[in-house]
Amino acid sequence: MKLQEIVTNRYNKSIADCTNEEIYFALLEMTKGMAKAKESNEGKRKLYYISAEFLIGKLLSNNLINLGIYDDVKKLLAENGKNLCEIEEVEPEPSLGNGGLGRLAACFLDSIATLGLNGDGVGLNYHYGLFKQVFENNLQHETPNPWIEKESWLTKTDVTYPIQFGGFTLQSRLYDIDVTGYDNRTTKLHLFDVETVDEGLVGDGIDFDKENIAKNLTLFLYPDDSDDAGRILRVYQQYFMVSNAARLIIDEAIARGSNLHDLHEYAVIQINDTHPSMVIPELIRLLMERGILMDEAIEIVTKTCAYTNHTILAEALEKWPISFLEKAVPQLLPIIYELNSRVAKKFDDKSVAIIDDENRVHMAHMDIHYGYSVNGVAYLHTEILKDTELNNFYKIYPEKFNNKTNGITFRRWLLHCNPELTQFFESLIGPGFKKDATELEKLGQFVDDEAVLQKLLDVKAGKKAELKNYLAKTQGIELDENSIYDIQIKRLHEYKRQQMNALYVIHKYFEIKAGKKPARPITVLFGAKAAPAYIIAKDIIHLILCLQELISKDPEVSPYLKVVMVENYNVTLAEKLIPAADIHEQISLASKEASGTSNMKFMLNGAVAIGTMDGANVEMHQFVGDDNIYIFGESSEAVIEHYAKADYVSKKYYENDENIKKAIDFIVSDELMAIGCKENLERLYNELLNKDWFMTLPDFEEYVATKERIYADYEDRMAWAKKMLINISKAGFFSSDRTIAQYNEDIWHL
Ligand code: 26Q
Repeated sequence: MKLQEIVTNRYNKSIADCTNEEIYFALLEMTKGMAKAKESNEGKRKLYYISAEFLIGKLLSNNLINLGIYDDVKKLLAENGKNLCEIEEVEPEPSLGNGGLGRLAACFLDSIATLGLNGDGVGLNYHYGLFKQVFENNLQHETPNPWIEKESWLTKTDVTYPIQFGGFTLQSRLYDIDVTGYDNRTTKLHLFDVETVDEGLVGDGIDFDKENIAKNLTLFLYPDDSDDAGRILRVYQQYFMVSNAARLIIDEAIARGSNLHDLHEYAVIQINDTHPSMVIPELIRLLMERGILMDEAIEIVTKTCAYTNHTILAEALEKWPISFLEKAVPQLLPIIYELNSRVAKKFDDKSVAIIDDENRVHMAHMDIHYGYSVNGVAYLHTEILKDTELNNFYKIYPEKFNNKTNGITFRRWLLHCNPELTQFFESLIGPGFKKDATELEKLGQFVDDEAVLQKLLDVKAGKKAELKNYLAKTQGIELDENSIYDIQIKRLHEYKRQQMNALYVIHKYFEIKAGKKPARPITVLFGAKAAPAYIIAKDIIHLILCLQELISKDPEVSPYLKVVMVENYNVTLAEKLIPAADIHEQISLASKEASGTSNMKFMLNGAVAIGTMDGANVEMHQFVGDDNIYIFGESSEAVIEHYAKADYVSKKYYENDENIKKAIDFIVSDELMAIGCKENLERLYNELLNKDWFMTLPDFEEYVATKERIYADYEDRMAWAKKMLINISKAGFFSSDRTIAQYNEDIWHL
């Protein structure tokens, strides 16, 4: 262990005399050095996973685990009176992602390194990343979230490219973060930055001059897109990301012996949603600049690029107005026009065109025509893409479509966040599950072993107490550790239906007021950020925060029911919340959640799901069976039919169901209006009553009944522990090692 040496060099004192901060920076130096030593670039063919988001979370502990030195470091520090958990707190969390898609990319990098595959991530080095969420007066406010310190996981490289935009050129600079594999090689996360970026541009909150591209390009992830300046900035960001990526890919391929005519033998590009889609025309353009004729350039690129779809929400499928591209990246337009006209010549079907009648470029359409693989992220999602959303494409290219059900890295989501459970499993089935997640199946032999079940409950109780302490210390929140922790954490979106959970809270509040007390106190925990311009999402946060205040101040209700919305939900908080959960909410409107990945993390940590037949819940249900997951709600088929027929009228449910009417009316009741803002509450009330686009009301009665059932079942503690164990024992499939092995087998062929 070189830690003492580094500490002496840096501070000329002993570990015991260092502050936590000093030790953190010494560990950072040590870990970076060890990670670097495991770098390798073997293999002719290399994967480039291009993504606008990499929600990597804090890296120190994860790297120590993957390098196999976590226990030794912990021990050494303890011997010197230091606590590794406290040192972890010093590390800022990089906020380079919004949610699922970005966290998936981070899990994938971990698995790529762990499986020893030749592949790197490529993205942008946002200085403030996603905003920091602050609650004031029960409303979400956004503040900048600087995370890059003088010393950080970033390593400045010599790689720099001139990136040309309409009317000006910016010089890029590549920064790398080492990604350690578990007991294997190190790969890289390549983050491009612009040399002229200026953090001083940010004024109050997260406002800044959106026109000053040279200074603002890499300040924020997805800046507010409520106006055109913000939307065009996103185009600049995306082009900057992919032009740099394409140049890097070409340079590296040439260095490994490619003559560019054979680029597809040296490189495969996975396009993570449509945000990097401009890599297709850009790579064609760069190949042509290097003397390759267009026909061949298109063919090479088509053999190199593969596209992953993460959403079927029409509004999230990117369509860029030609006028934006004309302004930001005019050099791409001749290529895009050509790609479009080739499609138009071949297919007399406007629904598969790249450029539509309103002069917008459909990025996903470009990916499908000019990539060789299209994948969804869970079985149901891929089926819906094939049968409905992308059916016209599926009919043309059935061979391109495939499913890759998402996964999570067990290093972060079990070994790191739940060492107690990890140790317990190791004592039961040995350490094999750490490398081969399917070995968790072996836990199945203990489902009737009362001592094992009791220990499982004890570990859960310990994690619940830990969360209680953490939230008390960091957010001033008081939890009752003997209550049921019922948790919903994910980006705030109407389709994810946090509003349904909130309506349930209102329903329960009424019951308790009427004297019907639950068998055990219930704590409903939320964590969610809303996009700054997403008005209704912010109204839902407002409702939840108002309920939190109302109930906490009501002595009749508060002993039995508590609502908590944690502030600034992020990866670090997820790592504390997930191990402590009894129940997790996966209640999206069926057909809308492509996969979900927190569902997998909760399952692995022994929480039981209440959920709809949506996304990966469908596969979870298949693995654990009816007794171990609480399924409710309309099927995706029924939902898709409602949309097709446009026959859903929320008001009918409101008028015909007393419970629904009471819960919805309460949003604008005197009690809540006294706490909250009339404008927000009324807007949400009207939205649910007159629109409810994501059909909360039809599922509400069954949701309530299912919640009652799950809470009642919780009281048979041994039966519950058995459900927990079965969930864990079936979680192996959801390891991202499995997902990545499948990507490699079917798509990448590294
Ligand atoms: C699109 C256009 C304009 C502006 C922004 C966007 C945009 C930004 C972010 C579109 C989508 C995203 C993020 C999507 C996302 O996180 N999707 C989630 O991906 C997970 C990993 O596959 C799935 O598990 C989730 O179901 C899916 O919601």
